[in-house]
Amino acid sequence: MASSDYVKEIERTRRHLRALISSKNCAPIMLRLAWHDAGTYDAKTKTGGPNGSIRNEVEYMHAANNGIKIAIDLCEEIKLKHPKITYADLYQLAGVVAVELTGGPTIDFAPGRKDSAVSPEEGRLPDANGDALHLRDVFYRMGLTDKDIVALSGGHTLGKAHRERSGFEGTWTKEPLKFDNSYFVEILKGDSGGLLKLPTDKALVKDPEFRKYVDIYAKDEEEFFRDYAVSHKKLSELGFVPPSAVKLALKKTVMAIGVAAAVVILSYFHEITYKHKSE
Ligand code: TBV
Repeated sequence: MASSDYVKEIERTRRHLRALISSKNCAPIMLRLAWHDAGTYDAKTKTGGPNGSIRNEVEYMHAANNGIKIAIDLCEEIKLKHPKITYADLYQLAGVVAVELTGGPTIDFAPGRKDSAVSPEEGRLPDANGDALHLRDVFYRMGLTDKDIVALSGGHTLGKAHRERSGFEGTWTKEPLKFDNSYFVEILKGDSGGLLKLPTDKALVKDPEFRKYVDIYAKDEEEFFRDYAVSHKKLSELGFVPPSAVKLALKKTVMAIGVAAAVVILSYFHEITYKHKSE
């Protein structure tokens, strides 16, 4: 995994994703796809997470994934051109490219995720009608923090809610194809702001611990971008240990020792056979 051939193919896939996402203006739903594949992670049982399982009908039919099939089908066009790339890597790469193309921070991408045919049970993604307690329940289960919750919620700077998909309607910001810190500016205005606020968005303003980060991000876009890039990478790698250079070197050493051992063992057997024949 993550051999130099695979890494080159990732770069070609990245370019195709840029072309697709800019021509279809589908950055928001691509970001949503990346999150919904990753956001099922359970750190205790090490199940769910960014493993491509959202492509399974049982999973994309979950109520929380309403409409996500559009993004899955768009990604399938790319998968046909780059069949070596796993769905898990493809969806996470699409999320990273979506943020970058709409003016957001550059997010480091490490390839090598494996696909899973097993889907988690329904109900692991947050419910938009939930409160602060619910958000913590869900994100702590993934191994994420309060800061991650607020930073990642800033992803609602992109896109809109559709009545026929979630029951909610409207955009969170005035420019839903621009990735900036305006989500935080808007939620601080409360209902008088006129734009969409989910109960979970309001919980970020009400809860004192969450509110600290909301205030910081509304004032300082640089800080939001820095924290967002870190939290996005964390979410995109839940349950995944990128095959690093060190581990690759270790693997090669172990393999070399294995080969050496095999030679010794084989020559030993050769010896016995030889002796046996000459007796
Ligand atoms: C759409 C709910 C990124 N998110 C979206 C909808 C709803 C939520 C509307 C779906 C529709 O009707 O089309 C109801 N989003 C949530 C909740 C949280 C949340 C409950 C809790 C923190 N999604 C997501 C995270 C991120 C997204 C953490 C962060 C970037 N979601 C997202 C985008 C869009 C939605 C970009 O929540 C717009 C899609 C996965 C579009 O325009 O089609 C944890 C997870 O953040 C649930």
